[in-house]
Amino acid sequence: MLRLVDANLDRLGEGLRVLEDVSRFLLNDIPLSRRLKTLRHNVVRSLGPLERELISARRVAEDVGAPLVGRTGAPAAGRAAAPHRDLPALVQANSRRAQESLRVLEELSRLSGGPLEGQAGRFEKARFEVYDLEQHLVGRLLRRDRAGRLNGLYLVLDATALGGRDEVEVAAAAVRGGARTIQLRDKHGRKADVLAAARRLRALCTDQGVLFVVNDHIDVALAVQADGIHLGQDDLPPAEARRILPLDMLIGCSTHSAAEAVRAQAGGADYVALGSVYPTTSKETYRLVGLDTLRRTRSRVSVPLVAIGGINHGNVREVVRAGADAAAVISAVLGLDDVEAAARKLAVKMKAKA
Ligand code: TZP
Ligand code: MG
Repeated sequence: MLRLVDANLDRLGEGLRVLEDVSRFLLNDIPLSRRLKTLRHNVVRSLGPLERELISARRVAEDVGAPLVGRTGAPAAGRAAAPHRDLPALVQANSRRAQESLRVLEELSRLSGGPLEGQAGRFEKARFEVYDLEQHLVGRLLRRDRAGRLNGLYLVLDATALGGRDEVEVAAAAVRGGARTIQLRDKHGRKADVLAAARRLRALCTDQGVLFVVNDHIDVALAVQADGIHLGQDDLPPAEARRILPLDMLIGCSTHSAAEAVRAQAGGADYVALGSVYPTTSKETYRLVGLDTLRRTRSRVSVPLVAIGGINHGNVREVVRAGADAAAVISAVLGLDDVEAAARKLAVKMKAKA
């Protein structure tokens, strides 16, 4: 019995440690790694005198299921663990190990007279916490991969700046010119029309391998399975939006100061847009933030940073130098007849070294 408890505590501690290290070293998420560390300490390292008994009971060489060490101490052949497909799969496998161990410990705690008697509630609570942490971590990893594609030219396809042109033709031209993200921004259209445009743009972006983001309309973003939703300061807070969105959908937030950007990231934004960096004619009321704020924001957030507002081919280099991963534009692309050439001019400048 003690060996059974010991083996499951080891398995649990190891599984949780993997999750903790992914949170700490790959996601740089201190609150999450602390939550995992606390959980590990509370369930694995809090057994008092029982810990001594467990270690004395350990008989690794006699374990018929030991994977690597045989009775002679020689490695057993042909028992290598299957490789993980990717990081989310690795997190899922280790969460599963932790959950299964907790379930075994919980069951053992229900045995009267056993070494864990009376502790079932503690293990059960921890198991539910691991289910929750797993979902959180897998979502973070999936979105991190997607957000990593947010760089270069980000075209905001503003319905009022199309001047009667077809949005998909315009978007296709911008993508040919090098746009990496297309955002549909329609503040006045009928919902059915927004949805129809979003469907066509979704198809184009999937086909071309670029990101597709919907501004404001969460319902439309959900209906067309957009890569992301873009929210302003007066829209749903990111933490609330997160509750109703699929795990892998990005949330982008418009911000107007470094403090707002930090708050957006803490609330779960997968990228932040900061603006208006320069004066703009595309928005009636806006806050001018400038390059210094862009630099300060860069030093305070780790998620991708999108600069917006008055960006054109004459200033896009300084925006990149200030630390923006992407530059979002309306008029510098949609204000010209040759959308493809306008996009190319910006995209090329953004990629140029120094
Ligand atoms: N948010 C801040 S500035 C801006 C938005 C949507 C407008 C950007 O348009 P332009 O024409 O690239 O200045
Ligand atoms: Mg909005």
